[in-house]
Amino acid sequence: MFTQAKIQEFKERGHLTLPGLFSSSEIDAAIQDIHSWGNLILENLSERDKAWYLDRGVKNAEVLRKLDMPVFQRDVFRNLAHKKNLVSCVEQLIGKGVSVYFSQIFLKPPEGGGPKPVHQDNFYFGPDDPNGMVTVWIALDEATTENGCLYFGEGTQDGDVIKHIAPPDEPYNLQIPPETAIKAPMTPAPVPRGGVSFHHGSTFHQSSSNTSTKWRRAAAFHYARNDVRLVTPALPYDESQYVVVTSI
Ligand SMILES: O=C(O)CCC(=O)C(=O)O
Repeated sequence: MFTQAKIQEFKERGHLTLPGLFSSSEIDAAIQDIHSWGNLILENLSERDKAWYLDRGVKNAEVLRKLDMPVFQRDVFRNLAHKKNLVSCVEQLIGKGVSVYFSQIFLKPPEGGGPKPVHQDNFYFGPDDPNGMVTVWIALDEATTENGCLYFGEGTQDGDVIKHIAPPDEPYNLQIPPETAIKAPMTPAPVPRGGVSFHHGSTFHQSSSNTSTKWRRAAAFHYARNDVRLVTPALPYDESQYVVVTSI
């Protein structure tokens, strides 16, 4: 559970870090599951999907950069999303009765794992209540400035959701236009393995390339209060794949 001071910090900064939420064995099981699931996905990836799912920063090898919907598709991740201590924290931030509307694994391989440009999750999801969604980002490896931790534009959660643009060859890689993004100073948010970074759906955030010799793997669960509707989604989200975590 968060103290009132922590909740206030989330309101002011648009993100919060909580170390030690998951045990080493929970993280080991998650990584093992990523290996088996990832290998299956890699074997069956179409040429069209390779452009989006393979890491472009890694030369001469096909390495996945992301996997979609772990909470819907995999028991290990569904169990993590239901963890009592985590759900209590989520409900303190967005209210009671929550679901995971979307989830992703971000795999940033050593020596090359590519960056994620500045964006707001609320542009992707287009919720009718900008305060009704929170992203839970679980560090499966220690996340540092060297291996590509998240950076946040503190206070940007109180501003507008900006219209994003995408490079012509990467239509899903939506991002805030550089001339706007550059105005927000970005603060690094290192997270120890098993810790969680929570961010408001409107907070500007990005991650840099992995220049280290270590992996930077993370699971992002996008929780919404159950009454929230995605009214202007930038990409298609499938309601039949929402995972209800608590009802009231
Ligand atoms: O892990 C990353 O590099 C990007 C994560 C992200 O953008 C998110 O969780 O919303």
